[in-house]
Parts: sequence; C-alpha cells; structure tokens
Amino acid sequence: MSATTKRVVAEVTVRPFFTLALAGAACCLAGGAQAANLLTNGGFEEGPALNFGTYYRGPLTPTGWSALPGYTPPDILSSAYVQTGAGFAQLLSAHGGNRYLDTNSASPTGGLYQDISGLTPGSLLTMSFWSGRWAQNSSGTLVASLMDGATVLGSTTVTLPYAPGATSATWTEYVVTAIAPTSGTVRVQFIGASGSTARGAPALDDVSLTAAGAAVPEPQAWALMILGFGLAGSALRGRPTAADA
Ligand SMILES: [Ca+2]
Repeated sequence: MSATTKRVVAEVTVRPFFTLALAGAACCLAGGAQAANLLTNGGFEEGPALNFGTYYRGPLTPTGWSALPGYTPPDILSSAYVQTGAGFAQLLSAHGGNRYLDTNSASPTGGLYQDISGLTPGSLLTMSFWSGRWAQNSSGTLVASLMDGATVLGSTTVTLPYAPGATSATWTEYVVTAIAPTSGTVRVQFIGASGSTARGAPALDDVSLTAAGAAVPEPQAWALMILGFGLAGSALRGRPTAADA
C-alpha cells in the first residue's frame, strides 16, 4: 500500500467523527438557546380580576406590566365579553386562553410596557405578538417596540382602518427583532390608539420575548468541539499535498 493510499484511508475514517462532533456541539448549543418566554403574563391571563363581569377597566395594568407614562392602561377583555349593535359587533375572542387586550381604554390611547433585564449584550431578541380587529369599532394603530431607554431598537405598527361594516376578522402574528444592548435591559412597549371616535383599538394577545445566540455551551459540548477540532487538525495534517502527487 502506497503512502498516498494510506493517507486517503485515514482521512475517510476521521471525517465522520469530525462531523459527528460538530453535530453534537451544534445540538447542545441549540438546546442551550431553547427559548423560554422572558415576559411575565404575556397572554394576559393573570390579574387583575375582571371588575365588570366580562372585562376589566381601571387603573391597574395586567400583572407583570406597567402603565406607560402619559397613557391609560388598556382594557382587559375576556372571550365572554360581547359587543353588539350597529358598528360594534364582536369579531374575535382571545387568541390564547380567555383574556386579551383592547389596547386602548376609555381614553383614545393606551400604553403599557415590561422591562426585561439580565440579557446578554449582543444576543438576538425576538418579540412576537398577535393582533387583530376584535370588534367592528376596533381600529387605529398599535405600535410595538423594543426600547433601550429612549432608543428604539426595533418596532412595528399594526394599522386597522375604521371598518364599521366588517363581518369577520383574524388574528395575525407580528414579529420584531433587535440586538440586546450593552445595558442588558430592554423595554417591551405597546401603544394603542383608536382610529375613530367609536374608540376600540387593535387587540393584543400572546406576547413573547425570547433571546438566542448568547447561550454558553455546556461542558459536554465543549469536549465534543475540542475533540472535533483535534480530529480535524489530524485530518488536515494527513491530507495529500501537491508535493505528494
Ligand atoms: Ca390570552
């Protein structure tokens, strides 16, 4: 057997180990980044208790959320809340669970936020939420933003034209991404504004914020990666060169 043949055999033998090691490391890294929702009460199922039977209107914000200065806390509607009458008919119930928000209240605008700290700077933040026209008088805009202090890191706007003749509606998912700032703290913020004097703003339900790409590999992953790089080095050293030919 010539020297060149031996080297090729060795390389073929090593490659599967290298691939396996990298695959193992990738698997563990992905597993570590498996994303939990960092927000509290993103589905609005927790407090406060409904104070008008089928909905809540008052000074409190949903548990875990804070009132945005200058804005009133949005109304919390249950799926049992039903509007009737010309231009007011109900079109949606909760996207998840039994409660959702009308993002304004008795005033034309509503706002709330939640601050999340302890994020790894540079990690990829993904905020998703669901919105739609919960009733015929639900119109206007819902501005969803990821903020670092006064700086907007990412934002999207839901726009619903006033449509008193609407007979159906659907929930739509929206996504905002941003890179976690050096402060390690991001504010998830929503501002709803009614598009008509009939009030009613876009609905909001099932908000989530996840962070990815900043996970620290598990020791087992590092061991696999080191093994993989070592084997790769051996394979490269054994690779036939032009001089061998
Ligand atoms: Ca809900």
